Amino acid sequence: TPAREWWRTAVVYQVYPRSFADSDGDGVGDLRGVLGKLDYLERLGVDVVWLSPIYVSPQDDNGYDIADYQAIDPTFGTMADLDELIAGLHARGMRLVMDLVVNHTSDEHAWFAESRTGKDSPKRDWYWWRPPRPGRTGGEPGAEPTNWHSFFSGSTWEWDAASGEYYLHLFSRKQPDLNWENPEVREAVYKMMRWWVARGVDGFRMDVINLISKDVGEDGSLPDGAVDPGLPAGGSRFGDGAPYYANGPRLQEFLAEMNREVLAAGTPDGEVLITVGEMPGVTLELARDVTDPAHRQLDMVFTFEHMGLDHGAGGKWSLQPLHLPDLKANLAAWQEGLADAGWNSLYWNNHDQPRIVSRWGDDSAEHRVTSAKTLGTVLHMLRGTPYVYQGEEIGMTNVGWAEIEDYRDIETLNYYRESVSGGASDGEVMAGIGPVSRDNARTPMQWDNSANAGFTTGTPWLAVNPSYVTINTAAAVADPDSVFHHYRRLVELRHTHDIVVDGRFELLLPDHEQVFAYTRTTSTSDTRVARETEETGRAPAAAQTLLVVANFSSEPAEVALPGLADVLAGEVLLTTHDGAPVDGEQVRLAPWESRVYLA
Ligand code: TEU
Repeated sequence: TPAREWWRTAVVYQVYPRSFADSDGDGVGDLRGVLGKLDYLERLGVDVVWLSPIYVSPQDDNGYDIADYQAIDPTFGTMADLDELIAGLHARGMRLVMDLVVNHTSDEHAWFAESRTGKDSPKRDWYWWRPPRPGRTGGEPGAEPTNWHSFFSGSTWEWDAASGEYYLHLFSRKQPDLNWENPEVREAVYKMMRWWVARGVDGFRMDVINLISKDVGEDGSLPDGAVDPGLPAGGSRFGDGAPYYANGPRLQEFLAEMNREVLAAGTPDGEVLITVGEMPGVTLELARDVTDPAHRQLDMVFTFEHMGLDHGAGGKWSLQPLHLPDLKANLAAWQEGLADAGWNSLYWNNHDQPRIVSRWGDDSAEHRVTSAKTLGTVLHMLRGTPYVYQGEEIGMTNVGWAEIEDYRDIETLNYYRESVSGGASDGEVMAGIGPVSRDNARTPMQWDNSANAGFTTGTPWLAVNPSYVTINTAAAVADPDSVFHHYRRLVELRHTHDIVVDGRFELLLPDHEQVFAYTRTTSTSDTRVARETEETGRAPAAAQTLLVVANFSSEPAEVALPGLADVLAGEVLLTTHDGAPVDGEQVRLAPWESRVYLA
């Protein structure tokens, strides 16, 4: 038996291929672009690359609308390029995780094309087709089968005049939801997954996988959602369908089936796969159930709870300042809640989130580097599998354009249209979009200070962030004090120190408004460690304490850490500043200073 599953000691790097590196000058990143950066990724030390979708797609949602699961979109390259990427990663001891988007397909997928031919189509039931509301005429506002509001604005139902029915799309109208109630759909998905595993991929990141089971009545009905009276005009006729489409009744049954049918077999080389389920609205309790190894479903899930802590009354479009104690309490709850069964994923960033250094750090010239490092430290010393999103490792910032014309993201554009047509002013709406639009994460990767940040020789599909002149990988790799080298050390600590992987988490100073501090401990009497030791035959881990103390603010801070004088006198594994003023239990920290101690 392996000592522990390899993914428990791994760090994952997310590549959003459209924005990573363009090899052919068409302005869109591609697989050969990724291939050209493997040495860079190896230098950072990450174990896994998660590749956002590169399958054939009309690109309505940048590839999260898939028209053929088993072919590469020519925008990104060829299947031969992908095979080369798998081989190139494996040759470097790295692995590849593919994005699995099976809550929905593109409306241009052959399955949907067949499904929409009419009510008698053998694939009609592969999607969610429903007649208009009784007594209403199809296509008129309010006639939709339910009042659900789409993630991308408007109704979740699209009228199909030809067949006289609506189809469900939780995201864009070009992303019809698959009907997982139908066993043929599930078998088709599993077959496709087995094909990718046979090809050499090492795991899957599963897009909105907790939306696959809908709360459908025996008569096929789907309930209306509650209408929020606080919603802005334009959104107000819609209700919240999430209670009926998220975390549905058959979710765990489907995941367990997928595990049996695909995942349990592992790779052709006999290695375990890595699986992470993206789950907006997942509760801690559900995450524990899904990731408890005894349940054989998924290895870990992406929670959204911490990402929602700065959402205001208008949700993600009205960001508020973060109250640090809320973040500490939330992360601590997940650390403790998944300590004995289950496993955490750890992330600040991905292609849907604004840049963390601009969001919860301080992206001013004075504090950008240290705040980016400290955010990295606080996340990476937690228990779980850390995910680094491209550009995070050099402290890339939000672009926050003021004009809607600069944006390309469908969620942003649809929200703008819906809000303005509902009576909101351009200024108000743009004030919401600037700090949070997904395009903040999608501006091209900044490689150097040449034209277009070295991303492309052509015209980039989305403008580069002008910050590339100073913030770029060439500068960061050359500077030993850069965010890049700090992230490289964080990755290395996970590989060299078992305590980072296994140590028990304890939050310190829960109410402190500036300082984020916690310990990770191992002890020989810890039954979990003892059990693992027995299983693995390795010597018992000595009792150790790892201490993270981080100033999460742009002001100096001073705290006392009772009982930790010995640890504060111990080895400093990593720090953001020279010198470490400590007096017994008393710690003084410069703005955004953080330290990791081991004793
Ligand atoms: O995202 C799902 C999701 O719930 C959100 O992050 C969503 O994109 C939006 O920001 C909510 O306000 C996944 C993918 O990561 C995203 O890129 C896709 O657009 C979406 O699913 C549909 O496939």
